[in-house]
Amino acid sequence: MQSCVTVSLVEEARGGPFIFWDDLPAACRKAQGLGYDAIEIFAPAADTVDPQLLTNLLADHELKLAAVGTGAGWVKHRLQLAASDASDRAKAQDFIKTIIDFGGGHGAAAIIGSMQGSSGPEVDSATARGYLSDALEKLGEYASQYNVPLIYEPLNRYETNQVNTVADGVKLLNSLSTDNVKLLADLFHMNIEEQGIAAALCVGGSHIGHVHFVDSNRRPVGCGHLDIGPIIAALREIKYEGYLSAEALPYPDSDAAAEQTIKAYRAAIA
Ligand code: LER
Ligand code: MN
Repeated sequence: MQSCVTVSLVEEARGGPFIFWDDLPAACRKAQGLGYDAIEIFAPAADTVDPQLLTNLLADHELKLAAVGTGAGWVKHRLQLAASDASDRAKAQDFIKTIIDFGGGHGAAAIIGSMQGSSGPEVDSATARGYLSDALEKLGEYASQYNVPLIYEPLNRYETNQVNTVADGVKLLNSLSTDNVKLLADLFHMNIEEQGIAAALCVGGSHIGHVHFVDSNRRPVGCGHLDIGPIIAALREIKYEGYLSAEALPYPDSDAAAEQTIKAYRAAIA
């Protein structure tokens, strides 16, 4: 399991659970300084970061790009995959494709979190689930051209009513014909929704493709009440070899949060 730290470049996400903000070169310097293996980028659009500049930054700082978020489609443009209007759903898929292209060029998978949307007065739950499945089929296949999966993230009940648990995520993935969609296990969402986090990770098994490494209160691991030992044991049991990516609030500030997370990662992995 490798370490990763998040960098947000999205102004509208201010206050959200990202460790570093605004300055990608500075974030890369700090990530390298602390010994992180990779970064995860949350960008406003696919063309925000020049691909050659990113290639150079990653190479110069001996970092990999672990994943890229698609949530700017929601927080900036109010696009979502379960929208009632067909052209809005198409716009949401098109936005995600551009982010898949951006990440894919650097060997990184795109994450569908808030873009999954929710059912509501205009779209009943079965229909919303259908729209989501249809999008995951298409976008999962689209991502395969880059030899990366599409990462789908169950969220807690206050952020979506589509899929809240790993077990439901597994059911959704098993209902698809593509096998190129993996689950993101975000320990913050799981702390709210799962009966037991370690047991849920075992249910996820080989479907788990990415982990958001964060404590119960969304602060860096070690600042809340998660018992991280059994969680790491479960990830070892399912032979998870991906990233533990710090998607946490910059508490008490970005530098201290990055430092706390890498310490917690090293203690957990040791
Ligand atoms: C949102 O709560 C989250 O966890 C992100 O990773 C997805 O947009
Ligand atoms: Mn997350």
